[in-house]
Amino acid sequence: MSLVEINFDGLVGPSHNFAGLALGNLAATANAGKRAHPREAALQGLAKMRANLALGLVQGIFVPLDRPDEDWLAGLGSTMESADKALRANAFSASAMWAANAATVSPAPDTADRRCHLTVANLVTMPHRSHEWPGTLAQLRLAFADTRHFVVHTPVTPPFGDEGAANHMRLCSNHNALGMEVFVYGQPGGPYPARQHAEASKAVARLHGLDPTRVIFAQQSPAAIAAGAFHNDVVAVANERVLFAHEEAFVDPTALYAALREKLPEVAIIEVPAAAVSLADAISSYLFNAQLVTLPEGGMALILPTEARANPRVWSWLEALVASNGPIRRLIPVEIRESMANGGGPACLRLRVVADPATVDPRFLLDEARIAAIEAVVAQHWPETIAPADLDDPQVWYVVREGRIKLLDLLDLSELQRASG
Ligand code: SUG
Repeated sequence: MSLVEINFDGLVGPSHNFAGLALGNLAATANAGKRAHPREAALQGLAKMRANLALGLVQGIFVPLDRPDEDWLAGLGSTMESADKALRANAFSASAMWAANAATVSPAPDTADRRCHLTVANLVTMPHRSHEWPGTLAQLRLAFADTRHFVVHTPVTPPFGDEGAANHMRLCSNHNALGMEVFVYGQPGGPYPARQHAEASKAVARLHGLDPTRVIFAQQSPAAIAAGAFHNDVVAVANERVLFAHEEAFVDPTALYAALREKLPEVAIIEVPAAAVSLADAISSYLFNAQLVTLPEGGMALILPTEARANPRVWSWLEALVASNGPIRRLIPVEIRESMANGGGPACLRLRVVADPATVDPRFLLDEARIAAIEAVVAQHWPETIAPADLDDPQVWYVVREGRIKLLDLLDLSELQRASG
């Protein structure tokens, strides 16, 4: 069976707003309180999906979760009516759009039972994200229901924080080959939370039945977290044999690179020196939060936010990179300003699953016609704007719920209508 990489993008939900909930995520904090544009945000994300489809890539989708999350509030003895502003915002967040945090994925070639394993992330560090997992689990259990090919695990037991694929990289000669899996964890003690706990990374590697000799646990550099790299995918990205990373991404890059070279001699490590692109430039431009993809015609492309093109130091470094005849041949900027304003770049918006598309529930796969149909639902039912005061308005809660139900109707996913579904 031939496995391909499928990118499942999280559709931006109708409750998208700027509540400033994510400490250590500098964009989200800087934009707290601004007016958000859920319709435009979702259309920007869909345009990215359409463009990736046009590149010849296989494109999937995850639907927004039921928001506001009354089940979560009930567990706290509250409701949207009675909750204070902070709790309300936490219940209302559209943060599941950042599908890189949905789960960690180990493709079949890497696992003991030769099935693709997915562990839903517990996201316990941030209250607004800690209640995503039941809805995400329900969705993954539908999309990857074929147990001959997939195993979907419940989240790792708290208190060990797990943020999913955003802190995980797989390197391999090609997607069908046995890979090396790199789990990147943080150490607490800095100014911002270290969201990925080493114990959670180790647990996922055990649950997935990975060969311990092909797993690397690497510590994220505290300097990177302090500079605003709240996930590893803000400072590093990997695809097949290429690792593209900032010089200051890891505590011990030398050991990481040596371990990779030992097991995967063909690995190509492209390290961006801090002297050319500072951590601050990397984090504000999100150049590493790119989708690094293998194009059907050969060669790789970086699908980057337009913010990377707007930074002259970043862009000139990237232009020199593609001119150098290395594995990365194309730069493709995409406009996803609304997600970026909450700290979510192109790579945050997608979960990569290496699998045979024929084994995935087709309701989660896209073609041009389905994208157009989803756009029509978004255009009609997603709120045009959400300002902070709107989170107190029951009419807005209603519109947000109804919009999602219309989408589920379109996609024939009514099983997901319940709050935990
Ligand atoms: O968890 N932002 C998200 C962004 C996640 C980006 N994902 C990856 N790097 N893979 C986060 O910090 C902001 C929501 C708010 O503040 O309203 C937020 O949750």
